[in-house]
Amino acid sequence: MTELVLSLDVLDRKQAVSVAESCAPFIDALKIGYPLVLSTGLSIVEDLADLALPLIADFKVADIPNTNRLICEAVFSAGFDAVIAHGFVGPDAARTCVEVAHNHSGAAYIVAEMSHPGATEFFHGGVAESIAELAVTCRADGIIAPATRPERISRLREIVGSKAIYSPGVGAQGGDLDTVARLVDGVIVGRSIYEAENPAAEAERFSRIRR
Ligand code: NUP
Repeated sequence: MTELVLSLDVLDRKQAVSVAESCAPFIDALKIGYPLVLSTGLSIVEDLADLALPLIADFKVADIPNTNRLICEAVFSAGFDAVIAHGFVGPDAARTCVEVAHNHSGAAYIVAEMSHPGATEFFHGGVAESIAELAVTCRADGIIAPATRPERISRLREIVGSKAIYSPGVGAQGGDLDTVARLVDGVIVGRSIYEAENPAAEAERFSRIRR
């Protein structure tokens, strides 16, 4: 079954906890990133821990190996279960994220191609394919691929095989849930759920559309 990952990009601690709590029965994981962590600090992880959902740190880690190691150590020490890292930085830097994740029994996902319109400027022309290959050779647990371009997901699937593909861009960015859910292991949805009048009802609606 295709997982549903809630991207919790709200800025207020109380709202984050209440949206997460109400959506918890319908989602498989929570993804949080700079917007929430920079507003609340890493202690938000403790506030969300009671929900017993996997927590994915979307920090798109993209630095030299040593700095990537320091960042990922902090991520997993804070209680996250997975990290999202960039692959364009090259195999040594990406592999460091994977190694730290695995040392903590966690997972690392490499961004192969981003979902926004401007991403085609640099990710197309073979770059996304090379990053997907890098994710395989670095033993990453999976890749991030764009729900806004299902044909690109299919192309990247040829490269990563049975590795997990998580896909943001459904809903607010225009990606179609039904189409994408058949191609990936998990869809990542943010605004369409947390900006809804009733986030739990919307999460339930999304969770009903599975492969
Ligand atoms: O390529 C990417 N596109 C993307 O939207 C890689 C990402 N990590 N994301 C993130 O997914 C983005 O930063 C946001 O947190 C979430 C999508 O949110 P929404 O467009 O559903 O609100």
